[in-house]
Amino acid sequence: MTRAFLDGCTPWPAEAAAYYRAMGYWRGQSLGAMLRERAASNPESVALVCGERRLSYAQLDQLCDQFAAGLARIGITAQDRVVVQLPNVAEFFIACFALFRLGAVPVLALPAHRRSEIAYFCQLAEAKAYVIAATDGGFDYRELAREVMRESPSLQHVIVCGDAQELTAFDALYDAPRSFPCPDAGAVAFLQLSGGSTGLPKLIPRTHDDYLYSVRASAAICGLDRHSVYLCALPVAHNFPLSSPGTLGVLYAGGRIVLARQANPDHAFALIEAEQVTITALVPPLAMAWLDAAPRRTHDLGSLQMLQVGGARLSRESALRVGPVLGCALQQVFGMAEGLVNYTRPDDDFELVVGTQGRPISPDDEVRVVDEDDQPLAPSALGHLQTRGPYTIRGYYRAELHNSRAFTADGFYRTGDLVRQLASGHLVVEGRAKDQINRGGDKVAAEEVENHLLAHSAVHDVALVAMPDAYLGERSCAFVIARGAPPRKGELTAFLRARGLAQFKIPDRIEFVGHFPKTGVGKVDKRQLRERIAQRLINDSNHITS
Ligand code: AMP
Ligand code: DBH
Repeated sequence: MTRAFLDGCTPWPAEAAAYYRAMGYWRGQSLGAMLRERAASNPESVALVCGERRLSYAQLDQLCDQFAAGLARIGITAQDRVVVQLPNVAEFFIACFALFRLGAVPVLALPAHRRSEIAYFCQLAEAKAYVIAATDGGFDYRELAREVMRESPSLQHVIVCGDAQELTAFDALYDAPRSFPCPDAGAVAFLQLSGGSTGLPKLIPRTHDDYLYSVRASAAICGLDRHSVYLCALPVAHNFPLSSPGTLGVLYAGGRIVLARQANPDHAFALIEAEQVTITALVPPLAMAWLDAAPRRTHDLGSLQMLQVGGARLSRESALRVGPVLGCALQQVFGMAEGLVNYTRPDDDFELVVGTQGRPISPDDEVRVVDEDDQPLAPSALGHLQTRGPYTIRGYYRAELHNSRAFTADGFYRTGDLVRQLASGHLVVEGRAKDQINRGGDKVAAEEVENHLLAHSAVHDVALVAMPDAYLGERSCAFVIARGAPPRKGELTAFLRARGLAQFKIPDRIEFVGHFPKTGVGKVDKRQLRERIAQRLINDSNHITS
């Protein structure tokens, strides 16, 4: 048994941990043991559908054991970090569960990440290996891996699904199964990603115990059982489709995961009909695309019982359309990879389902709504959401300085969200205090993009703000003060791409200005900039329509 908490992570205070154990939230089971248990109780049921492949629980369990043996052969051991960047394929689960079984720690990257993000994760976590698909969506991840390797001295192996070229083939690591000591369930199981709000992306240490609690409780809230069929249309590594209740919830319940390579309505509707999908999860822009496409669909969506929508605020108009257009129930989900997840419940009043973002999973999720000075506000007042509880982290990975700001002295996480809490406990997300743009569920930390732009010789200063968008909810606009003659906008976006920034972080619009409006204390007044660009968009559209 390895008991040591991963270096650079903040454990819960002993008293809180003892309470969460005593309450039965933390049960001492590792994620790898959970899959083993399910494979023992449901060996023949199909766990995973990936294109033409159908893996039973017994097969999935066996492949994880074989892959764990292969990883051990090349030197991966307990607590080693391994960056996993895979699209929605079975190998995501095989790699992660093999690592769980070794007590090694996956770092969950998204397919959209590029050199800037991946090299940073590898360096911060001192990753020993990096797992990729050869190509996906027309992008060659092997090229990316070669660049990342040059910048990441700790990296010893790049493991590739598909044509590995000179790198290590994923399929060459299926060795004869061996047994490994079971990791302690209180240990960090993996590092999840935060959308972040500061200059550098943050990694989130989640333990087996805390994550499995959120998964179990989520599966119960959503009524998952052996007959549940979950379509995973969002990127599989994202916290929402992974745990709310997501693919892990389905594995816990003994149901079936159907992996979609794309989330567009044509592809997804065909899978729903073919696999008799009962539940799926989307971000608002995709939900809107499905709602628009549904009336002219040719596929039968009759099996679909529940559509979960989260990651960004769903408009009331869209929420109202889900039942009539898709013929299933809506569930709003307001969660964060740091922990706290809120759901509207299947038996909630209609008004709560369409008008709120749900209430917390756990009776021991502590939620408080405070003012600028951390002082509690009157019930139902609008304020800053802070939370602490049995599956909310107490600190980011290797981020001591940031942790002192992101968490209160008594261990509450400052979510950066502006909410109202109703008497029923339901939260309404009204806005955001953190310096972030939520691009339809993809979070962009303004400071991160600003720092990249400041590296350009023609940029004197920059402020990235959100601008309203009918489809994504928000897009990003960079206000730039040029040093001398403004460069071409295309030059700036090409510059960001060349620096290896994920595409969703590239500003959607660039506006050159002579100076920034300032607040009373002399800070850049981003609220004024947001209002300015919002007004300009209205003027532009009036101009076009008149
Ligand atoms: P992250 O911390 O990167 O996992 O992102 C979580 C953040 O996404 C939350 O703090 C919210 O700002 C946002 N978010 C997630 N779900 C919702 C939702 N249903 N409505 C509004 N915002 C959401
Ligand atoms: O946006 C999120 O990070 C999110 C949304 C819904 C999340 O982490 C979750 C559910 O678990």
